[in-house]
Amino acid sequence: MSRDQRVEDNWALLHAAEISGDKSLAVLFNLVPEFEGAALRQYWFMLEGLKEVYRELRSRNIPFHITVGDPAGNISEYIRKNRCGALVTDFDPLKIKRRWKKEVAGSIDTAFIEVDAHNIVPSRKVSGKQEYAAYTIRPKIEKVLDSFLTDFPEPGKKQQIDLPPVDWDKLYDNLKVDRSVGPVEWLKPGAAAAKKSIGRFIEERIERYPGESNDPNKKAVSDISPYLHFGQISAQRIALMVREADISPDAREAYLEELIIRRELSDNYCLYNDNYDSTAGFPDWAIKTLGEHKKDKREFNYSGEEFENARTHDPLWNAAQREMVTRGKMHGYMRMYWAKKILEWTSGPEEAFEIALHLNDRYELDGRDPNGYAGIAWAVGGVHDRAWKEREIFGKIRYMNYNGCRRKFNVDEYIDRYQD
Ligand code: FO1
Repeated sequence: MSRDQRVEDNWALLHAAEISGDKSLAVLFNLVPEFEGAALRQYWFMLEGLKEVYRELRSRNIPFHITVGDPAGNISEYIRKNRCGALVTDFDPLKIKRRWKKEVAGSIDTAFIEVDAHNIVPSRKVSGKQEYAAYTIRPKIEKVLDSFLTDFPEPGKKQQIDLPPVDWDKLYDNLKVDRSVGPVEWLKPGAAAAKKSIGRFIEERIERYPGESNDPNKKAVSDISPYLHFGQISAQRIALMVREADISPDAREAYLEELIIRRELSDNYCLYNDNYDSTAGFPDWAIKTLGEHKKDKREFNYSGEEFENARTHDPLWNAAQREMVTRGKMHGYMRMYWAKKILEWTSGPEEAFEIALHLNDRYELDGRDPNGYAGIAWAVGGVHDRAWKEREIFGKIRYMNYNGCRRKFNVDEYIDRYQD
């Protein structure tokens, strides 16, 4: 278990149970004390969710082992000690995860199976190459969606086996993380909270999603991405709930577009573009146009610290940065504006991409996620977007500005909410 940290609706766990036959089934999570710049905030959300996984597995007599440190060493030792017949893991397009799997595969001689428990249509099934944009991946998903958007079988595994305890305090103490970026109050981690949260969203807010999801003052979004990032809820379960809910087709289509098409597009981007975490991953037209405008005069040029401490000349941008730092989750519409302004107020796209990614991964609960890489690459480098009217600094990259925000929502209300 790595990306999809839940017991219910987990295809990888279901498959492991299915192939275990009369052998015993156990779940292993390998904790690395540091992960791609994650702070205490993200580990807190994850570990609190894993406590729930532990309790849920106990109630089904399934042991939950947490090892700490190098994945390949720990997993191969566990397999040797317990004479495991097979190892099943979940799918994750990130380079670090692909590297871990390669090392694990190289250190065991047991059957090793990867199951995509994150996407409704498995990422490797949707397409064998990087897709250009939503309009190219959408038909490939829609063609097979019905055969994948099914209900889940009930896991039928029954077993008697001793269940090891987990020393959670020790796990927290061993973390090598920046503890100055801590937990948030407004969102409760874990599978139960995730299900309650999405249920409330469908009940009370999803109807306003099509018209108001771009207004950061309107709270019309689901705020489900931290749960999806840690796999504490299944996108397939959410899609089933949305499909069965008594809501308008507009709301259903708009939300499923984000939940299915946009998210699968991000996994596709990270799976097939090894430069997903750099400007080298941008499409050729974007690399060209940004290069042609690299020498354009920048009216403002801020350092990483000035951005991090929300010390730019723009009160709207500063408010968005404060929302990210204090809440651990910036509103989706503001993230586009926020990233594009970093492009405008730095010396070039490489520096902009690096600063945006660093801040996103340090403060966002859903940092280090394919959605984050693809989102910043969209804003700064036109990934999954098209060329727009050429202008200073941006070249043909889509431009966004303060007045554009004023036309869309009450910027003063948003600024006031995130005053220092
Ligand atoms: N995955 C693991 O298998 N072990 C970890 O210790 C671990 C820590 C971690 C910390 C922050 C974070 O944002 C993700 C972390 N992940 C870890 C990865 C997790 O599986 C993510 O949901 C996926 O990498 C997203 O693609």
